[in-house]
This record gives sequence, C-alpha cells and structure tokens, in this order.
Amino acid sequence: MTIINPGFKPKNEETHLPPGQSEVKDWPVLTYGATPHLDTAGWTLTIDGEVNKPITLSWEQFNALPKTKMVTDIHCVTHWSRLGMPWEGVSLDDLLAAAGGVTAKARFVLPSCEGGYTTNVPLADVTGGQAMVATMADGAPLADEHGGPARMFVPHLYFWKSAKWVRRLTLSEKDVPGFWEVNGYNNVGDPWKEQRYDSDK
Ligand SMILES: Nc1nc2c(c(=O)[nH]1)N[C@H]1C(S)=C(S)[C@@H](COP(=O)(O)O)O[C@H]1N2
Ligand SMILES: [Mo]
Repeated sequence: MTIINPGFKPKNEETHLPPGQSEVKDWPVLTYGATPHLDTAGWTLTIDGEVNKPITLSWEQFNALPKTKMVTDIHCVTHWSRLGMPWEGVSLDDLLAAAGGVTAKARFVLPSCEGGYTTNVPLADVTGGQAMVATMADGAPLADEHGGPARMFVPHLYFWKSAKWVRRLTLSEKDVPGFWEVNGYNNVGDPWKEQRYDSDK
C-alpha cells in the first residue's frame, strides 16, 4: 500500500476549510436520480480513448493493481466539507499505466457512470498522485449510495467531479462538459477559488 499524499496540507492549515464551506461530521449523500446496486461479479472498468492500450478490467484485475491510500478533505459545492477522511483505491497513475499510458493528444479524462452521470477533469488534475478510483472510505467498502463498488476520487476539486459508480474513463483531446457542468456548475470547480457556478471565474 502506497500512501500517495503523506504530506497533505490543506491550503488553509488552521481550519482546513475553503471559503464558504462548513465542516460536517456525518457523510451526506448527493445523487441525482436512482442509486444503482452493482455486483462486483460482472463489474468492469474500461479505460479508452487517448490511451496506448485501451483496456477493460474485471473486479479481480482491478484489485490486482497496486493500492494507494489518501487521507484528505472533501468539499461539496452545497457548502459541506468532511475533514481527514481515509480513502483507498487504485491511483489514476496506475490505471493509466495499465492502459499503456496516455497518447500525446490526451488532455482530459471523461468519467462515465452506471446510470448515465458524466463529468470532466483535466488530465493534469488526476496524475501525480492526485486522484484514484476508490473502493474504500472510512476503512470500509463504499456503500451503494456513496458509489460502490468503485468511484472516482478527485478531492482537490468540488465533489461533483468524483463520479460515483464509474464504469468508464475516456481520455480525450477535447473537453466535454459533463452532467453538472452543462447544468450551471463551473467547468473547473476549484473549492479554494470558490468556483461553484458557471459565472464564477
Ligand atoms: N454517478 C454519480 N456520481 C456523482 C453524483 C451523481 O449524482 N451520480 N453526484 C455528485 C455530487 S453532486 C456529489 S456532491 C458527490 C456526492 O458523493 P456522496 O453522495 O458520496 O457524498 O458525488 C458526485 N458523483
Ligand atoms: Mo454536489
């Protein structure tokens, strides 16, 4: 197990809180639409688009990849933050390596999910130990409502970028705004710049 953010320091070391956020001790569920239940038997994760070797991983193949752990804070655009949560999964670095690495054209990762939810994240925001496909949080497998068996985890951006029930990561040359990005949320979503809505620069 590699810990990929051993030196995690929030940008506000005193409160850990970005502007406009408050700490919660519970873990709210925010889902648009129905909550699917996905069995790990038959579950797959596909990595395609601008990668050298598109790949579809079974649950067993996914779990055979090196695991990483992050202890970090999460920030939801609806103003709640949870602080110091342990998360485990497979880093985007290791997943992209399993797909033969990205091509010279790759600039964005476009996660798509069971149920149709999509989002978009610059490649530069998911490499270098910044993101994972997570299977565990708070020491337990992710519950259905939190995106189990596996979800994206990009904690330095607002939590809508952390797509639950992720089934495909498409590497793309072009940016393709996802579900919330076409419905008024900011395309970038940096909580420290308070980029909540489309109109926030
Ligand atoms: N597939 C999917 N992923 C999703 C969502 C969703 O509705 N569907 N909601 C997003 C939003 S807006 C947030 S704030 C977080 C909430 O994650 P949680 O319910 O585990 O707290 O998931 C994000 N990922
Ligand atoms: Mo959200």
